[in-house]
Amino acid sequence: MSSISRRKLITAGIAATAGVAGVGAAWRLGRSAGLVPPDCRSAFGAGATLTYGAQRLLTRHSMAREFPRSMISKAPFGNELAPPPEEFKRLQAGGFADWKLTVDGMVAHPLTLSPSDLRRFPVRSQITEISCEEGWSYIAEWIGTPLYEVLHEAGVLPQARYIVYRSIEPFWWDSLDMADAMHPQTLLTYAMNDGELPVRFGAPIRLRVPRQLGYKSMKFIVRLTATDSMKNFGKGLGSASPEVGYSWYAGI
Ligand SMILES: Nc1nc2c(c(=O)[nH]1)N[C@H]1C(S)=C(S)[C@@H](COP(=O)(O)O)O[C@H]1N2
Ligand SMILES: [Mo]
Repeated sequence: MSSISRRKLITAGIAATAGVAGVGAAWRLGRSAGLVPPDCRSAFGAGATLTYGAQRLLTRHSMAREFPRSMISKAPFGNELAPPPEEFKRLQAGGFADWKLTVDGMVAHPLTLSPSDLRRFPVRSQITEISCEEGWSYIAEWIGTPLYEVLHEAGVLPQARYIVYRSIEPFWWDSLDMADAMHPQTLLTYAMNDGELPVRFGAPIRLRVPRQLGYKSMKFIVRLTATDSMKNFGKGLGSASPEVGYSWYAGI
């Protein structure tokens, strides 16, 4: 059977099974095809499994829309932030020179990178839209290095299935599957539009994930951990989001 017709079959199967036999059957079918998100057992798990499974089968390699420079928003909307932790203020006072991005977990060579180390990786930029689930969005240019460049340098092991990422803000941690972690538009950014990345937008390092909703584009990144299971992270649902009612997978 060609891979396309197999995909159609699995997609149709997951959808039909969910309709007829409910969540449990959809979950088992999705799991057998490797298409179950980590938060499948949470309150909205059935919907999340259908969305994630269908998107992974049909749009795994698709690109987020990129825009011409003329469409960059004049006044990008920076979402409100909680007061920064003391540690952040200390690092900011030193111009973020002592900021550390740790790369660990299932990697052959754990790394510790400063913002200037990150600038030595290949530079990519993209003009994409960021959309908050609360209904607003803006278009900006983000400049940085693809996440896959850093993962490649660290020698991420083939067993790894997720990249967990953490902000210096304690509540904020999340994860991507390898399809999004290795996607060419997933960038570790340090600049935006015509300048450095402003603190409001996540300086010194922000992960931009343009194929998903705004909350996956986390600010103030301090750690990346490769793992084959989400079991030992938080409540095991893949990120802090499902713990407060948002889906782990936020594809758009
Ligand atoms: N560390 C951190 N990252 C974060 C947030 C946050 O409060 N703290 N907010 C998220 C949410 S909900 C959205 S919609 C976007 C907002 O991005 P913006 O400020 O560039 O509009 O950042 C995401 N990343
Ligand atoms: Mo958001």
